[in-house]
Amino acid sequence: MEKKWWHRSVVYQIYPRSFKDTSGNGVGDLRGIIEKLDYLKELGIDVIWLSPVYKSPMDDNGYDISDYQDIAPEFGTMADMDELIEEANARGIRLVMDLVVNHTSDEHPWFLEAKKSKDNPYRDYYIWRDPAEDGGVPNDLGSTFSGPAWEYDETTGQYYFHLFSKRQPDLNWENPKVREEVHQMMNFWLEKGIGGFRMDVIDLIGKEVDRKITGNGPQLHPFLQEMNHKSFGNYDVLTVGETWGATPEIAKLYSDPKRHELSMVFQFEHASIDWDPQEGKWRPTTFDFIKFKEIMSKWQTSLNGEGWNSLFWNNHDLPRIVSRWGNDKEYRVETAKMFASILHLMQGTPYIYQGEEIGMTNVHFESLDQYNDIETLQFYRDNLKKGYTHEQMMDAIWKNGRDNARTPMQWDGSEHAGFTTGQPWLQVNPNYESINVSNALDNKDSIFYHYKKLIDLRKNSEYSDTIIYGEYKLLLPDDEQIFAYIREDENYKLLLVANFSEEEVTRAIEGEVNQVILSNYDATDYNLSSLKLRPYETVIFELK
Ligand code: TEU
Repeated sequence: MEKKWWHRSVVYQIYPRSFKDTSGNGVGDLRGIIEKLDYLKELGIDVIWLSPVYKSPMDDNGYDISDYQDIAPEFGTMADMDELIEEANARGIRLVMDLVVNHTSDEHPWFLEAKKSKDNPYRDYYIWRDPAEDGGVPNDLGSTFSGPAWEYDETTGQYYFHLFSKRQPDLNWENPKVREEVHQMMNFWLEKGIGGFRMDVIDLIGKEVDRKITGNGPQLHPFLQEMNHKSFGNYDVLTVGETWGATPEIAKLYSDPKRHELSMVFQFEHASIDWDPQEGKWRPTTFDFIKFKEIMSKWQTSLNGEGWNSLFWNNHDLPRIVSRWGNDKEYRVETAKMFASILHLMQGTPYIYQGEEIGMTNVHFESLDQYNDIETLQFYRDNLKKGYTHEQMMDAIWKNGRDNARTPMQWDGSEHAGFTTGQPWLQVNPNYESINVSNALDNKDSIFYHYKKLIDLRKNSEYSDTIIYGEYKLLLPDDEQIFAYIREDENYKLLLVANFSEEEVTRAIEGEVNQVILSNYDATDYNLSSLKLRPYETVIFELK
């Protein structure tokens, strides 16, 4: 496969609202990101994925855009944005913007026009249908945020389609004018020197509304090839599609370089492994470790040179990994380092979500009033109508609610964790006095420095090419406690062994140690024929 710069890169996702506030309004801003660029440089990352900062009524915290070519005032100005791009690029850090074009805000001028009349020139920028015979919704398609995917518009007596909130009307991608407007907007940003796009729910733009919604609709790949040709394909940039339903075969369609579509996709097979197939995250199921290893390994071996993986545990929609599948109490540091090692020794581009590098945890707010996320609040309301109890929903929110990832970044032990001098838009996790960047930077054994070592290993060590391009082989597939795999090429054979349990275990592993590369404990003399591992102990070896 032709080598690309983003094969060797590590991406850091910033949810700007919660990163760093410099204005005192309680909301993170662009100047706060500029202020922290040297911190990110210290960590060693190469790319920032910046969640949306465009003008928005913030119904979905910026994933509802009312002006794609202007900055939301709470985040700053276009001058701040230009400075951020310049300052990041000056540090060798590329800025990837979030492209949210499956839908706009209902306050976007296109929608304000479209809903004026049925013959408005912008009407077909969106998807409208007459009421059903009984006057109700046109069909039974549902919103991802609960409830119907149709909202009635009194002015014109039709329903409009919204796969997310009713304030996020879906764009009609069949309309060439919509596609042209999007390409033009993308080139506006590319001309500013950004490093690429993360494409929000991009699998949905090929939609077929009446013959039901299908992520990966028939027009999807032609639209992506057209978008590549008309915009980012003319730049050396990273593009990553958010594709909830992708399988390895589908991922190849998006990321095989010969197809001129995207660089890679986010797939969520592992990320939804303990969610009920019908009820999703609101009915958490048990974590199946064997299946988890199988899924992670399948994605390592099935693209075989015809596509590229993204690697992630966290993002702004997912609970924090150290709480979700680790142990965020007495083994928080060990399990955070374990997950970091497991992911960063794999093939693909790793993504670190803000706070993951210091082991930030889920939050446990007692009252629903302390939560902000529209998805959480709408599902709480509707699931109680469906018979869920308050306790069931609170338990699901504590486990899987999106606000777990959105509490403000914990910079130090001062008030509001040094995030703001005002009132934070969402309360800071009460554990900030112990879990914060300042403490992490002062402790050479912190999770931060473990991430820094892993990033350095991937990018600058003698093992780089083995990690980036080497073969992957899962060991002990049926072992209920051990996650072990090999990465190998003609130069090196690396072994990762993780004790994914709270017990001390002993295993016999084939091979002879040449040297220990990295451990999450003080290394001892490891003997592979009788390898003793402490709780969550994870070691990376170079084998002979
Ligand atoms: O997320 C897609 C999405 O559907 C997620 O919200 C996910 O399905 C859900 O949380 C799983 O329960 C993207 C953005 O990442 C998300 O923040 C936006 O809310 C959404 O699209 C709409 O733009």
